[in-house]
Amino acid sequence: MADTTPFYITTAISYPNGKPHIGHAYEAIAADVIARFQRLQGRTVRFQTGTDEHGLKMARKAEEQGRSPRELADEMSGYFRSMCDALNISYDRFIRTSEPDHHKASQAIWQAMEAKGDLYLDRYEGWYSVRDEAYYDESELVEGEGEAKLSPQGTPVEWTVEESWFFRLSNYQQQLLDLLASPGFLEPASRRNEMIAFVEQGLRDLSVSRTSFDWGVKVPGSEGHVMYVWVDALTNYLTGLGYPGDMGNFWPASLHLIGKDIVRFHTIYWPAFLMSADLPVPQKVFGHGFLLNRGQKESKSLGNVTDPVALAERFGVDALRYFLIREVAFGQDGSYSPEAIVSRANGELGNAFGNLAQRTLGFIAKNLEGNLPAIHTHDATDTALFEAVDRALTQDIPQAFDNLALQQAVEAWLQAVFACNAYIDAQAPWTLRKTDPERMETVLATLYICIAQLAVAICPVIPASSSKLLDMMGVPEVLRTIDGIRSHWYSGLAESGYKIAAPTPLFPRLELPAEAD
Ligand code: ME8
Repeated sequence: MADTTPFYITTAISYPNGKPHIGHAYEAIAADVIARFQRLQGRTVRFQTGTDEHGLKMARKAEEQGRSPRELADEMSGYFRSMCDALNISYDRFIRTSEPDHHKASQAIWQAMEAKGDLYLDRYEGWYSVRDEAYYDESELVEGEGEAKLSPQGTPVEWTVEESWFFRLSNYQQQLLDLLASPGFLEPASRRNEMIAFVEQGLRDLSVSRTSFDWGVKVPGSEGHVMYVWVDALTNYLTGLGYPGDMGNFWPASLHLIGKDIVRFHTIYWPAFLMSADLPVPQKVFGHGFLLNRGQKESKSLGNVTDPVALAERFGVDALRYFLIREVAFGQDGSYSPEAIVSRANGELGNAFGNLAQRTLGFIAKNLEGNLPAIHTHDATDTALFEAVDRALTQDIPQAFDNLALQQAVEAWLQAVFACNAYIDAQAPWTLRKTDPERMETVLATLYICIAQLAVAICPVIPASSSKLLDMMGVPEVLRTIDGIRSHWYSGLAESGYKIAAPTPLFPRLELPAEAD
């Protein structure tokens, strides 16, 4: 039986202290692929992304620029939203943590934690990294140049002393260990040991409010305190569902998709806040790897920061989406370069899949006046091809997507594309046209059906190209699901008198501009 339970997926919400970078695009695309795949399977999906606008990092950046944090957030959040729109990200809500419903939700979870007796007022004295918006224990710090102390992420830390509310994180040690040990909660499993070790060395209570600045959600009933930015940031996942009102049936979240640097916040702090507020914890947190530019971290000082929207404009949205999912083993770090994008796009999308469609549809348009060929009798080679494509469509691809093995899903698809190419070469419809026109028709019809199925199977990754192809082929929207495209739609379409026009190329050949070194 197909799983029809609701599926709630979220990305991290990004700090809008600058414009989006390729890592933000990567996370949004990966989440979108998963969301679209779940919809394809027939599940009701809710997908949330957005911007994380409070905290010292935002306040300081705004100050540097001589404007208010709100102005900075308004401008930069707009870039994140347009990046999502440009990359065809099918979010249901783009949340901004400066929105009133989010302040309300954050105050409600605060009050629930307070009612539990998990919050108390004290004084924080310790290290804080503004870049990570994180507190660090002295023992975690590493030596930087000179006398400088750095966070384990290599960011500067500053000594901080202020009155603060504390959350009794220490109360949740055992429950968190049990959660981290439960299979499937934190993936990839390789990230689990680090978190378990962190909890095992003993959890200290967490400072959850700040008094030295006011850009944040006000702590209810505590003049001068704003919430520690991660308390409100994590709560965004509830806000979007209507918390503290009825959240429907989307909570607990099916998947929080985040990068490897913020696993601690999502698998230790967040579940503890939820346990304290008597809310269920998310089903899964997946910490993906980092994307590197030719193996190097992007940074302003190296001058290698890439604007993802410009990249999509240069190579095409679907080529970029396909490349990122195909190239990187999901969960590990990956690297990109213009040459690598061009090579995958031309080789796999253009030559393997695009040409298959072009040859088949073009042949029908030209030689059959666009009339869909009739199926006469299928032979064993046709059946073998149908079976290979069906296995990819119903087993290999969905299983890989379900396991978040996104790269493997694309590989399984590509194998099925190769099988179609081997079939067309072996059957040679251009020869059959003279020797056996009936067989030619059957071969073309077989390919037509398989190509439509392959278009549906890959639509989570290249949604626009997939729709364009299915539109050209006259496949109605209602059939564009795994079940729909396996039904016997072909003869109906052929008999309806549908005519195919000469196809326009799906994946224009990409060239590397001379300036790409
Ligand atoms: O961490 N490659 O925001 P953020 C891949 N506001 N992913 C990357 C990356 C890279 N090079 N660089 C960053 C925050 N990311 C918080 C999140 S959630 C309640 C609050 C990922 O803008 C990063 O791991 O620094 C995170 O998942 C996301 O981009 C946003 O990062």
